[in-house]
Parts: sequence; C-alpha cells; structure tokens
Amino acid sequence: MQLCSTGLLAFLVILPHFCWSQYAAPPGDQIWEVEGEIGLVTTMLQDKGLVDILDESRSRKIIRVGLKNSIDVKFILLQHKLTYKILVKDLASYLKEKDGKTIKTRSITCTDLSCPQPLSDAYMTLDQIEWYLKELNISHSSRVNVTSIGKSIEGRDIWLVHIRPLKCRVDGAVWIEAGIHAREWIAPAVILQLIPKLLEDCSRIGYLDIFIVPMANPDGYLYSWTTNRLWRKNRRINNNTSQVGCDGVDLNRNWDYKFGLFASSNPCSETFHGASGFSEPETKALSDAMIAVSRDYNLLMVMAFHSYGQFILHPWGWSTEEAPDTPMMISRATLWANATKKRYGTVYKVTSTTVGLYAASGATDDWAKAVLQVKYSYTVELRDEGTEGFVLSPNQIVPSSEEVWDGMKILLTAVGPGDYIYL
Ligand code: 0X9
Ligand code: ZN
Repeated sequence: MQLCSTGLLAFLVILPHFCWSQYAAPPGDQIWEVEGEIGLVTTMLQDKGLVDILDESRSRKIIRVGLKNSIDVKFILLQHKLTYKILVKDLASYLKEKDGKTIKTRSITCTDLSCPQPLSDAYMTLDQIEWYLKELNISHSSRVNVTSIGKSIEGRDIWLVHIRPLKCRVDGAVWIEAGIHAREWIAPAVILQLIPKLLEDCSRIGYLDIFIVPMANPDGYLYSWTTNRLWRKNRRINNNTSQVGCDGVDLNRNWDYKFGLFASSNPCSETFHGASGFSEPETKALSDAMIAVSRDYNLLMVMAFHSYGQFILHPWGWSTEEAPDTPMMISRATLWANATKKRYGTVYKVTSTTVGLYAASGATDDWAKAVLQVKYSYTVELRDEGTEGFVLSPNQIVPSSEEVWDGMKILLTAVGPGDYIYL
C-alpha cells in the first residue's frame, strides 16, 4: 500500500496500518547467511551492486539478495567455494508478517497535524516528526530554535534543533546527527526521545549548546516507509543507469574527507559514494551547518547515531592508524558504554571503526575529527545485535532511549571543560 495523502494521513493517524505498509520490500528479495572463508567476497559482491550486506560483524555475514541477482551471486559464491543458507525466503512476506505482529495500539500522542511529544510506542512518520519539531519550536521558544539547514535532493527540509544553555555559563557545544541511513529507524526515534529529556534536565548538561539533526535523510526515510523498508541511501536518481535498485547515494560515504577510499563507485551498490565529496545536498547542508557551529561555538563533540550492532565507534574508518585524542575518546566512550549498560545490561562495544567493524571512508565521524578537529567524534550503532536488526520492534524505542539517555548524561557532563572530574 502506498502512502496516503497528508490530509487523510492526519485523519488516520490514530488508526495506523490501514493506510501505511511499514514493511514493504521488492518482490523476490531474500536474506542469506554466507558461510566459509569469506574474506572480501561479500564486500566485492556489494561493490558490484549484487547484494546488500546487512550484517558484517566478525562472526557472520548476512546479505540481502534481489531476485534478479540471485543466480550471479550463487555463481560467484560457488566460484569461491562458499556456501550459504537462506534465512528468509521471501522478505516481503516476512516483513508483512512482522508488521502484523507489531502491537497495533499506538498512543494517541499525535492527533490531526499535531505531535506534542515524540511517540514512544511507534516509529514516527516523517510528517509526525515535522509536526513534533514545529510544536517544539513554539512550546519551548525560550530555549529551542528549530531551523532548516537546507533541502534534501527531493526538496524536503533538513531540520536542526538548537537547544540553548539553561545557565548563563557556557561550556561548549555538541552536535548530534541521526537518520542519515534511511532504514535505521531506531536512531531518529531515540534521538527524538532525548529532546524532552534534555529540556527537563537541570544538571551541568544545561551549560551546553546542543545541536540536533534528528532526521538527516528525510527522502530516504519516507521511501523506507512507502516502498522499501531496507532502503539505506538518499533518493538521488543516478541517471547513468537504468537498472532497478541503482538509485541513491550512501550519505555516510559522501563526506569530503578521504572520499572514495573505502566505498563503492558503483551506483548500484548500497555504499555508493556519489559523484564527489559533498555531491549530495544532504551532506552539504549538514557539513555547512557544522562548520558554522564550529566557527561560532566551542564544538566539543560530534555524535552520529545509527543502527545496528551495539557499538560506540571512534575514528578512523579509513585507516587503522590512531586518530588524535584516541585515549580520551576511548575513555569517554567507555564512560558512556558503562552507564548505558547499567539499566538493562545492554553491552555496547567501544572500538575504532576499522579495528572493530570494517574500513569505510567518507563518514560524518571521520570528517568531524579531521576537518573540524573536534576532540570527541563518535558513531553509535544502536540496538540490537542482529536478532531483528534494522527492523527493530517499536517496543525497543523506550528501553533503547532510556539506556542511551543514561550514557548521554555522563558523557555530556564529561566532555566539557570540567571533564577533569572523570580522569
Ligand atoms: O557503515 C556505516 O556507515 C556505519 N555502519 S552502518 O551499519 N550504520 O551503516 C558505520 C560508520 C562508522 N564510521 C566510519 N566508517 N567512519
Ligand atoms: Zn548507518
């Protein structure tokens, strides 16, 4: 089913699922687990645009294979003496079934064109996110400014929430990004939950200027609701190809630092880096706004929220060399991970991207570290560790947000000039 018109959607917002299919997938898509001495074979398959790697952790390689590519993929795996197991035979029906099992009772927080609070028991539509941000701007006008930092490739606003310090003393600024990858719904959901918590907090966090982009890739997010739940990139139409599935640029490969080093030049790949560094309006808008913040404020930390895997990653993603301030980044990330673990026992691994995950260049964190020279630069991979992966159930929004808030309270206190307390 397709997205309803905004008016009808607004009317039906308390009757969700009649109008939306949250979990659509192209017909014939399957999920496979590749087994054996894999090496770089799955990376090569992704670079060729033949598969989408869903899980690239040390222990397993889970890939999404489209109908039109499955014969080629089977052939290449066979050539490399690799075997595979089909985990999901028909992704579309699997997602439909999962959607059916999702609790249907949503709180009536959002009514016609209005969301006074972010939803905690359901993922918010793009419209709902925008209604919430607009209301926040009015209801908290003394402390909050919501402005558009630019437009996406399809012309949607990219919103920046600036929470000004509560106290007259100012310690510095922090930048938080979420939603650069469309399918990672838990990231914007958690960051939206943090906004009211930050506003209610009376601790030292109130000394900071906090800049938040809750939805960095609005077109991709909308597309992941309407057409393909596992869409990752933005919605650029790559004219050089007429093949299905070959649109979009991976915005986390498009930042203009070590551009193109560990990313794909193939538009059909899920990690296509785009034509050039900052070729995409979304990364251009984000980086311009971050440059302005670092010029006007003492920018202490940049955090980009993603899913999944439960990591707090520090640079570099392009090299195994140590980035400047690595011991301090590890120390603060460990504070965050320990605090985040306390409530529910959720373990977040602290590691550099290349050491603990894989090499990938052109991402927010590396650019912020190298170009803005922020002391603390992180990518957080939220819940889970692969059980539900990108299709994390909405009942995970509250516990994920609670534990992340526990970590943020410590981290935001620890990164300011008073951070000697935690040495
Ligand atoms: O690959 C990514 O862009 C991030 N992982 S995700 O599964 N959410 O796609 C990790 C980015 C880590 N940072 C760098 N590679 N610099
Ligand atoms: Zn991501």
